[in-house]
Amino acid sequence: MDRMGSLRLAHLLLLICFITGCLRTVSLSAQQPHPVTSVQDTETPAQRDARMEWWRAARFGMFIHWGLYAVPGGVWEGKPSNGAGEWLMHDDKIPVADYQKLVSQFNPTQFNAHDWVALAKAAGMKYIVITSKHHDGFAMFDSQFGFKPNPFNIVSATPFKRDPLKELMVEAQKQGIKLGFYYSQDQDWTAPGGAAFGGHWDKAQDGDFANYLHTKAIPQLTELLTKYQPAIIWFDTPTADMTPQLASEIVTLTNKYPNLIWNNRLGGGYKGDTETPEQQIPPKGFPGQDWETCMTINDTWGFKTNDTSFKSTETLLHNLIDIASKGGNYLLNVGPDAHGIIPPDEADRLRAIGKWLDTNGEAIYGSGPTAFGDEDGAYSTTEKDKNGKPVWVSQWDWRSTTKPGKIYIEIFKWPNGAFHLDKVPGQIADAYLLADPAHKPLKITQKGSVADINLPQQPLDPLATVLVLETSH
Ligand code: H79
Repeated sequence: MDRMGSLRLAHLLLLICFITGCLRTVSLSAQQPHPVTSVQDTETPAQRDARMEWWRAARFGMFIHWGLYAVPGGVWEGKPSNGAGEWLMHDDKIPVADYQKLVSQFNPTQFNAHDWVALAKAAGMKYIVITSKHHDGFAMFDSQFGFKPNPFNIVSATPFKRDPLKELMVEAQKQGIKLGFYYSQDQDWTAPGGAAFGGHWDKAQDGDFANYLHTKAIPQLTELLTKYQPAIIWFDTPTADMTPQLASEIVTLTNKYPNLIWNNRLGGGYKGDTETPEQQIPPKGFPGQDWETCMTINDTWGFKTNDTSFKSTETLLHNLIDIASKGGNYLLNVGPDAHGIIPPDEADRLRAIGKWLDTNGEAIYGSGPTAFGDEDGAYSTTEKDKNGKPVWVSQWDWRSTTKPGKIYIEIFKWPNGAFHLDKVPGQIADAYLLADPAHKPLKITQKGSVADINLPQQPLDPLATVLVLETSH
């Protein structure tokens, strides 16, 4: 756990809240079939494989949380908040009209779509998911809908007047990277009728949820899907308001885009395409399912001036490898500031990961999960959590990924002399280090499933050195 950065109380609360929200919707819908069948319900396994192919091979994506909340940056009336930057309005119970006034200060003139996309590419990321509208209801694109009588989007309401999502769409196409949109379909703290965890705090928020969906969320999702051709829609925080019937209206829309990938957070009992553990890596992943861990680099999603608890490059890279070894994707977040700058502490770490991937990407992209399975840790035989369940104790010596005929061992803790394996599937025909341009063969001693591979004294990369085993049966 400590390797993933401190799992703060707020994160825990966040998780519990999210799970309860989901459970309520799931139990509602368990009694009845979907009012509208989704693509996932009707496609064949082969069609699903084709639809998910690029996503499965991608392994690494960039999450971008950028919105009006970047202006206060986690500080309201001089008081820094403890929560995530994008939750400031909720945490401080800021009245709608006061929050709306931030628009006049939002002028991110240093935003450069080319540079953001180039950074994602330099990091070795294969897709970008950016907030098109977070819970605060502010749209980061040119929209005709929402917040009557005043428009509440970056083009109509700010001095900036530009459409960053359109600019990113153009750049993503140019530089060959997939682009997806996060859209908060359920919580909306500035639209009448939009949901708010824990309830509304301003009369301006009151209204009918179905009406909010019909006048804002569905029209805006339609705008996004028709004008920006996103590869992904990333829903979030479903509540009990999202009945199967209402969710099915959104599914009717997404069904029109048969290549679209969307996650398991729509609500209304729809499973979507992907499991989405947040701020954590499940010990064994989700075997046989598509899944993606989303995680912050520091402790916040949306920019916060005071949050400097950045995870180390080593931790972030080990997380990526850990996730790949369990068959998942890593959606790693950056929180650009109100000028449009991705914090250098975040960008630096991404570039360092990209440098490692330049050499070692073969072991990550398009790889399958581990050939082993015990190397990531074990449940403690003595320690129990507060629910009486054994505590998971992670091991961070090495991980494994696979491709047909190849086993990759990503070594974090360099052993003395030889790398030992005692459950090798098949016969090792060749062994070498991926970062060695000559792929010089390493001495193999194998007896049955037990093998030792002689290693040089020093790792080729202190972050992780990849040992490749070519196997035959
Ligand atoms: O977009 C990011 C988060 O803002 C969003 N999901 C990621 C991708 C997310 N937000 N909240 N949640 C998920 C769950 C919310 C938790 C809460 Fe709370 C716990 C709301 C009330 C208690 C956090 C802690 C906010 C206020 C206190």
